[in-house]
Amino acid sequence: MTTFNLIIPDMACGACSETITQAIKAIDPSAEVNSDLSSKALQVNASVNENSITQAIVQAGYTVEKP
Ligand SMILES: [Cu+2]
Repeated sequence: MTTFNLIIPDMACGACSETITQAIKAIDPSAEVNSDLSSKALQVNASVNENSITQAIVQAGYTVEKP
């Protein structure tokens, strides 16, 4: 498992973070996702690479930035 720190600028509410969490869990069911809406920060603990995580988030309709 590797920890990735990402910024999701358009993650505005709990539904957004839930959508993003489910998109990540779809590619890695064992992933742990923590989000902080106030800072738009997403911390992902996963066994897939960062590119796969970014792609899953983009396909869910969100943009991804590096912290
Ligand atoms: Cu939302």
